[in-house]
Amino acid sequence: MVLDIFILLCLLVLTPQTVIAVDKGNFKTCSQSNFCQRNRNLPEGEPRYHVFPSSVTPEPDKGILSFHIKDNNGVTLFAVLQTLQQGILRFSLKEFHPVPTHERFSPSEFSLDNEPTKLPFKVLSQSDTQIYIQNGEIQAQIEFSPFQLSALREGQPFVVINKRNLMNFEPFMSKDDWNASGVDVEGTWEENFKSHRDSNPFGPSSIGIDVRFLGAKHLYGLPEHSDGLSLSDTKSDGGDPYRLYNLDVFEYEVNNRMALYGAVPLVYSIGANGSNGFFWLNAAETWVDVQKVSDGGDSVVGSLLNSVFNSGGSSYIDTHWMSETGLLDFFILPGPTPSSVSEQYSQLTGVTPLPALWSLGYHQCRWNYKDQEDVAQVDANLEANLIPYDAIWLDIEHTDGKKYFTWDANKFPDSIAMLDKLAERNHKLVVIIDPHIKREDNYRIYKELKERGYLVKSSDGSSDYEGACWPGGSSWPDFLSQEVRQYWSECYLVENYSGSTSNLHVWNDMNEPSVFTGPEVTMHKDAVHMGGWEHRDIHNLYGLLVTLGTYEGLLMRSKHQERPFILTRSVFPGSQRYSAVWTGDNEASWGHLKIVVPMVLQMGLGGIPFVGSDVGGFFKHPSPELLVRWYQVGAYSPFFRQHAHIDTPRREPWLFGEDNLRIIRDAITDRYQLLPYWYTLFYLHTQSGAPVVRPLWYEFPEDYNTWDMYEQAMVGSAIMISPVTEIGQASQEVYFPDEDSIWYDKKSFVRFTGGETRSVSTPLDKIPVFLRGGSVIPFRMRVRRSSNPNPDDPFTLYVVLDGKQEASGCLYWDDGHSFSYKDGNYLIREFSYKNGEFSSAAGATSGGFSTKSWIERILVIGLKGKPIKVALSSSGDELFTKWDLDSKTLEIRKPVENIKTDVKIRFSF
Ligand code: NBV
Repeated sequence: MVLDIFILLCLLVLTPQTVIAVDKGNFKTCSQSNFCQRNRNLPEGEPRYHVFPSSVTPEPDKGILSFHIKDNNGVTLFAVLQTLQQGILRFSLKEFHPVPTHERFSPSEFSLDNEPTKLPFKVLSQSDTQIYIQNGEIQAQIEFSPFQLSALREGQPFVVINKRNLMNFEPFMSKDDWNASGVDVEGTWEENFKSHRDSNPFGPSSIGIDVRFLGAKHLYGLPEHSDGLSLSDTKSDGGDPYRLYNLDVFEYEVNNRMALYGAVPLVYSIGANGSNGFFWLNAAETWVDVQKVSDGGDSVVGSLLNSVFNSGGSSYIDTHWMSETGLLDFFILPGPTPSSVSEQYSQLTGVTPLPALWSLGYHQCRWNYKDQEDVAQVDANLEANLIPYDAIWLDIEHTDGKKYFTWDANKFPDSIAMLDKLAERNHKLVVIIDPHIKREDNYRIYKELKERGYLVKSSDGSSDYEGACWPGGSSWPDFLSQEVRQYWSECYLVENYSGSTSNLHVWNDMNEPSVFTGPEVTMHKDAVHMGGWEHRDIHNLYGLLVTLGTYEGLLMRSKHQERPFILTRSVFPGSQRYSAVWTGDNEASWGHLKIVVPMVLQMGLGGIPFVGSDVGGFFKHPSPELLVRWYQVGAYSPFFRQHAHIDTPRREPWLFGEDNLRIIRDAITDRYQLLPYWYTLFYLHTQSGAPVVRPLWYEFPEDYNTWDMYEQAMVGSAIMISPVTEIGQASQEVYFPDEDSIWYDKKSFVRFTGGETRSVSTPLDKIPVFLRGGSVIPFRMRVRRSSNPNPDDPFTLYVVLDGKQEASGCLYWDDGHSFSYKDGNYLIREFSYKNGEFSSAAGATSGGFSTKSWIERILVIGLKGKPIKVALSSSGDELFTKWDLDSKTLEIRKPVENIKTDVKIRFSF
């Protein structure tokens, strides 16, 4: 009863008129988190950890260097440094004497894609004070007293660990020993927050380390935060460190370092040493302080270098990583470019496998499409208004009393007919499946989970953990257990999920997990998982584990034939292998629209490329202008879905008048026309881990003007977007990066020179999108009802020339839904224009995908003049062309009958 009233109150406060603001009092600040305080207040520069020189054991052939470290209280720790592929260094630290009470948790099994490959190293020198080793181009030096680890390239350090002596490793100890150690002050063992008490049965066990990025000017990463891209200095503004603790933050605010739904403890630096990365592999609550130091000011030359060239010179950035418990385990990613950092990170944690093509289309969602009739009408309206879409979504109200894997029989009396009808027109249905399980004995899933002992246990281990969520009293499956995940997977089988078909896909929400009655709206840290692990140990991993179970289930359902699609709210390193993610419950305001691009960029840098925001804003009702501008951002985000809160007025595209409908349709059309490019980018991501949408500095690391920019972004390496995120903005300043580049407006083909800021006009129907000279971009201009009604539709290529009159690019294509690409059923075309000749050739790894698709048009943009003749190089046969004098573009019609045909086209001037 109390729970029901609580939920009712939650719903009541959500009227569209309400001015929203996060209730900060619900969430801890660093000063309310005892371990954060203990670590943040450590005295800087006081040596506390020393290596035993005699314990240093290099095993060069195995790529392992182990040694003992002693703290000032005489506790011995066991350290291992591993030399991995691409110069990556991994360092881990645990108690030397195994702890009888509780081990340290490592999320490696779930976050790492494979056991990283260890490479042999050479010992360059070793003495009583240090050891210096080399792995490929990277050296590592360990100084013994105090302990300090440096990563170097050509003998020049770029990352230094424990420079400030903030390393901290609190060994597990008995409560008596802890009290005797004198650290005890109220709240260091048990901890209270609001009305919640954390029994913390194993006591303090926090870990911390400081990491210095030498030469760095900016640091990026640490998703998920609703903050700009370049991490801010957390020390200078008196605020809190960045917090990584997966939470359901109701009505989150923008420009904030508070925790959100996801946590990826990874940063990239940029500056004089190029780009380097640091990845802290820990699933417990984590805080990260950032401090920017501009050292160059001391010398005239240094300050000149810094201000004139902005290169980083002798600047550096200090960071301090603090986690509540777990193994101390981190990776130094040597870079030295942003793309090599993302590649190194993806080698550790994996990539997003090729998504189903349909999932890159437009998604129509709301909390809630009321019933079958509503779904049919929305579907019909989308079609009638010529809006292509790929999936319609159902939120929690589609279930019988928020019991997932069930249907509300009154609203959805024949879900199979609904699913089949959608399928006939190549549309999908995505339904929500949350991990809170209603505690109702006649709910089969609850009953089975309970009887089999599959639910997370309360702190004393004797009963199932209970809390409130949408269904009222709920419990949570213990996804840490493989057996429980297997059970969950089987729930998705069509034979077990009544009313479902293979046309149903999945949205896992509330998987932080969100617990309305728990501390900070999540699970109590002393709740117990399989193997005696506390929730504290695994918290940030829980959401990933839910999607892992779902992913396996969807694979099983299709007998491993179809690529699963899952949307998740909570993420952790490795989540990219299973799901797309969205930025959660934003609001219909310009401030929230502005933060979309940096949040998408942040997630992409964090190795999770398939990301988008609720178009229109989840809370509140957008003005038509805001909605239109949001569609324009959504169409250029990897994941593109309109979604809205249940209490907001309906906002489907046709409800805002003809003009706005037309502009929204244009944005969605842009998306569909560019699907071959988006799909190719996702393919390229599988090869190198490169984010699909990426910061300007990722593409142009040497153009320091881009280092602090986050409102503009690159979609792949060929398209730059500069979306309008301000009300009534008739024009906007756009920076065109890289002096050597040329850029063209995507629609008018107006030319811009790199290295300049120009004002471009931005009426409501204008999306500032620019093509980079030097690229070949594949399109499909015929937009249909969805991504897939005619697989043989032709392609159009934009050949966008650079200053040298050259261009290159590629197309990846396959059946868009199965795994047959793994058996070679795909095609890769490599396109180029050079020395007056265009060529389309099979890529080196091209497979055997067969298709009737052809090239309908080639549009050459940026030619110095009109060619006198354009002909097939092989036969000399002249091709049909059209020269547009205004835009100086040349159109070649139907140059080849099949996209797979190799062709060369000679341009004579
Ligand atoms: O399931 C209802 C909503 C959902 O629409 C939203 O997208 C999620 O982020 N869900 C959160 C729970 C309630 C939000 C107030």
